[in-house]
This record gives sequence, C-alpha cells and structure tokens, in this order.
Amino acid sequence: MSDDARDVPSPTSATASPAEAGGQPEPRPALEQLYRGFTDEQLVPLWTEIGNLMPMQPTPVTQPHMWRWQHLLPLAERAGDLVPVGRGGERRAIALANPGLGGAPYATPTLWAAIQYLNPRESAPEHRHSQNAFRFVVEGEGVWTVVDGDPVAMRRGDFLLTPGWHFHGHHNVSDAPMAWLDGLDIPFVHYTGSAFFEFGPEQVSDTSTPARSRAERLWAHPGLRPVSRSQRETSSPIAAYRWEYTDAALADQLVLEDEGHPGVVEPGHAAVRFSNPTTGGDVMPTLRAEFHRLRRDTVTASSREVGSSVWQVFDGRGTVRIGDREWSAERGDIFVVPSWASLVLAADDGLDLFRFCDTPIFERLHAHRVQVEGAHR
Ligand code: GTQ
Ligand code: FE2
Repeated sequence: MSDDARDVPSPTSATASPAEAGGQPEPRPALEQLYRGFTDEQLVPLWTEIGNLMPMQPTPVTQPHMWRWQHLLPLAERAGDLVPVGRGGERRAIALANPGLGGAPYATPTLWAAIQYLNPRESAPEHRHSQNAFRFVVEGEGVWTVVDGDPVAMRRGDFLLTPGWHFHGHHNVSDAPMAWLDGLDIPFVHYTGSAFFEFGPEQVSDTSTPARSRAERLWAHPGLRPVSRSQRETSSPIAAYRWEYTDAALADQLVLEDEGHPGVVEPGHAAVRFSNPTTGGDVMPTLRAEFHRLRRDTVTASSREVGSSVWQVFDGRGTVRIGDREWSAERGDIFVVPSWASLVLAADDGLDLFRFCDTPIFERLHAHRVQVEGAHR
C-alpha cells in the first residue's frame, strides 16, 4: 500500500518472546531482597520486562475503535450551548480518547483527533503552538480559519493546514453552527517534551471572507510554483486543499482504470496523498493525510503498517475490519487503526474516506514497515 516496504516477518513466524525462552532466576528470599533494592533505587531489570519491551512485533496498547458522528455531533451541539469559547480555554474541541490509552485525550499515542464546534457569529481567539494541525470538513461551511493573517474558507471536503508555529484563529460568519474534525500531533509533542505555545490577539486579525486565501492564490495551481519562492518549505504552504480538486483526482483515477491505465492503488481503490508542493513529501513534518475512494463492492487487501491512523468516512457506507473487530460505518464516523493492526475496508455503494497518520515520523527514522496480504514484496 505504501512505499518503502522491507523484510517483514510473516504472522506465523511470531513465536514466543525472549522472556518465555528461559533466562529467569530461581525465586528465593535473596532474590526478593535484590528486587526490593531495585525498587528502592528506582531500578527495573530488563529480564522481567523484556517480553513487553521488545516484543516480536508491535503490541500497541492502542485499541481499534469507532466513534459515531451521530453521537459526536449532538454532544458538540450541547457543548455549544453550555461552554463558552474564548481566551484561556481557546477552543471548543472535544478529543476522541482511545479506550486503550488510560483516559488520555488521545486517539493514538501520537495523534490527536477532535470535533470542534463554533456557534453562529462566534470566534475562537488567535494563538500559535509548536504542534502541527489541520482541519477536515465533513459537513457544513461558514467558518473562516485565519492563518498568519490569511483568511481561509472552510467547506465540506476541504482539508486545511495550520502548520506548527503559525498564528491561527477561527470565526463563524454565518447564521449556522459548524463542526469539523481537527487533527494534531499533540500526543507526540507532549511525550517528547517539545511543546511551545503563544497567545495572539483575542479577536481574529482579519475578518474578511474571501473565497480563496492568499496562500491558495500563490500556491494552489497544479504543477506550478512561484519563482520568487523556490526554496523547500518545512510544511506545505497550501492553506486549503479544496474538495473539487480531490474529488476530480479520485474520479480520474477510476476512469483511467476503466480505460485500462494504471493509477489506482488496487482494483476499485483510488487514493491521493495531500502533498507539500515544495518537496513532494508530506504536508507537515509529523502528519500524513490522504483521501481514499472505493468503488461499489470493492474489498481492499488486508494491510498493516508501523504507525497509527485515524480515518473518517466522508461519504457512502461500508464495512471496516481492524484486527479481529468489525464495524459498519457511514458518513462522519471516525475510526482508529493502531500500529501493525490489519485493516480491510469494504464498500457497499461506494465509499469515500479521509485518512491521517503519523507515518512521516517513522519514515524519517527508517522505522516504517508495511505488509500487504497477497502482495509480493
Ligand atoms: O483549533 O487551534 O482540537 O489549538 C486542539 C488544539 C484545535 C485549534 C484542537 C488547538 C486547536
Ligand atoms: Fe491551535
């Protein structure tokens, strides 16, 4: 499914972990005394932990999980009634908390996913942080996110970037509320002790509502970049990847497939990756984002990879199988695929899905592995 596949042990080669192969001391009072000494001195021996610390293959505590849009939205609406948005709290965002992560507000060990909600005419103050962020819009419109003073319209199907350390605030100029999906690398930044934050103005700095942002006018022309800006940028300068282009790219892949030309990932499965036009790589240093389209009745090959993903159904209906769990899913539903868990997607009438993941981290560390069932790699 992805590039850079390497030698991967097959599932059947997973045998006992080293701890089960012996190498354990006889229990006796002297040993207990030794272990108490370890505890007193803040020490832990490897030999009792090795099976957990160095498994034959990833054994993440992250669980496969499905959140229903039909359950998320009414709760976000209720938060809209009860919870103000302003300086201090910063955002009316409700995080999807993975049941395997002990109550932490994290979808996976690296990824934050939240539903954010703004009432009509409401605005969220400007700030900036080292965490990378994006928005994905499954329904609605009327909010502009202002990124470093550039107002960017948010509409259904759009994928919008707020790379680390860019000031951003959101304001709803319409008479309807709006909810959307936020994705950030908050857990990764938290665990690695690399978080910085700065307040900006309490009111968004530019309340104009252009259909296209300055960033799009400068950067979002296919295959063209301004000669004045020829250097590589850490994150994509395209503030908004518009649905009309994503949709057309996916539709074209499937038409090309009908015509017998290559382009799809596998039969009936079109996919695009959002990319940084200055590098050809991922949109932000820690986050990859993609859009997938399955034709009616398509079933994907089972695949798994190092790193975790969050998916949101954009349109259609289908079945999602993660490890030994299975769910049906429809518009707005959000699910998590833990590291090295197998994933199979099956479309009913056709299925459109947005996906984001932490793969850029593992690729840069040369720790990424992919295994696709039936593929010869
Ligand atoms: O919109 O700026 O879900 O800073 C979490 C942290 C959204 C945001 C979140 C944030 C934001
Ligand atoms: Fe933010």
